[in-house]
Amino acid sequence: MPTHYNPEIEAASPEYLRAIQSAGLIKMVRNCYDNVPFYKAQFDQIGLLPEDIKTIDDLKKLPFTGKQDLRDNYPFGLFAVPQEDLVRIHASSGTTGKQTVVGYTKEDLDHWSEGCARAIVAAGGRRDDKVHVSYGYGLFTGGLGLHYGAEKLGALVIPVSSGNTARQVQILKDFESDILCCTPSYALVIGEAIKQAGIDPADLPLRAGIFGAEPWSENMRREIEKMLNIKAYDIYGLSEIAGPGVAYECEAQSGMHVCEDYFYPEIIDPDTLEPLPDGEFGELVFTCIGKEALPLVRYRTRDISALTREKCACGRSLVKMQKPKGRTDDMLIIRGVNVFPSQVEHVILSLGMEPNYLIEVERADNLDIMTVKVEMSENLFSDEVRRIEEAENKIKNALQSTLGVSAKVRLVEPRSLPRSEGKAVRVIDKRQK
Ligand code: DLL
Repeated sequence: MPTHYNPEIEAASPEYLRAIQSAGLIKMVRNCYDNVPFYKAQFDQIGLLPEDIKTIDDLKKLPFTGKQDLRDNYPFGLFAVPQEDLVRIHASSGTTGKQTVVGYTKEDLDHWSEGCARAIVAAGGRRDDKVHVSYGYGLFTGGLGLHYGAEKLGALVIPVSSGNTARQVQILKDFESDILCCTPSYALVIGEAIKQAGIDPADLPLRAGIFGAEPWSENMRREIEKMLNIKAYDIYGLSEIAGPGVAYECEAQSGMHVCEDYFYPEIIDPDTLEPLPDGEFGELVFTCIGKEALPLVRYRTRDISALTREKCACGRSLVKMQKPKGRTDDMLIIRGVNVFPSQVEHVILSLGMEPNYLIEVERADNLDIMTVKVEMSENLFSDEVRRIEEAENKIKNALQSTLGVSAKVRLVEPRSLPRSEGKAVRVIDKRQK
């Protein structure tokens, strides 16, 4: 049974990969210079000509692109092809500002689908599997991304989209889905619904899940694996670069292999903008060396990750990115201390608490106050008040020692916190920005 979708690339030698990357960068810079006035102006400003780019090492000569550049050129200003060559657009939800629009040619869709097909195979998926897609369909890239990846592999797609959880459970059971694709937070909701329906997950054929679109900790992985009786794999991507499948996990479950033949990754120090060595955490940056419609140059993702190149047990040679810790813009500053929501998740789950939590931040008398609400299990809920207080104190102490800042902890009734069908909202920050 093949374990790689495209072994020629996924297990390529570094020299072969470099040759592909250099050729891709040269073609891309020419495309940007000739067809995107924004990039022509940027290159002119630093006196850079397309012929100055000879190998992938010349990447560092190029300027960075940020989310604001996409917004300033809203909706189609950074596209490098005429509209008749586009076959699809997607858009980000725009919760943190104006939405950003991304476009694809037929070839772009083909490459993106291949990234998702690689991800499905890396998670143990095969042509004879049924792939249950519960990411949202529509302008969000999750649903259609995995959908076309599964089709490219030749698997049978079940395009459920997100929501209507009782129906999801029925389909998992009746259609005998083998692989579930959704956000990790929605996987938890589906897991709860399976339990409530009195179904033993061991009786379902489901073997694996491909979960991403939001940060999730190793403890969350174990929780989901236990709850659904499956192996849970991480998948990373962002609409600006393509969508899901920019990077994906293999059976080693120790970081995600980046499709570096299409999307060239770098890690930079977000303050100095200098590239950081392998293994160091910093801001992840991508250059779309294999894209026609929206060829972004050194796009700053704001995600915090690290790149590692050790030999992987799966035989893939593609560089791995570590699970993103979070985004620079999601990082909370509590009384001067940096806190990522994923650290809070790690602490709560390592104490064996339920995986449903919410972080609320407010400011009183010029002081930041962080309250972490955690749902109780049914058992703890029916226990003595003293036990509940003990559990609260245990979480409070663990948070203090891990984060280096104190938090209030409130254990709340089972099923009282909001559930998510897509990306979970884990933080409510009521401070005035
Ligand atoms: O979330 C694409 C996607 C869909 C990825 C389905 C994986 C699965 P956007 O809506 O543009 O695209 O959001 C991109 O989500 O910059 C990260 O901050 C976050 N993100 C995506 N995957 C992961 C992951 C899709 N595996 C933003 N771990 C990115 C942590 C992730 N964060």
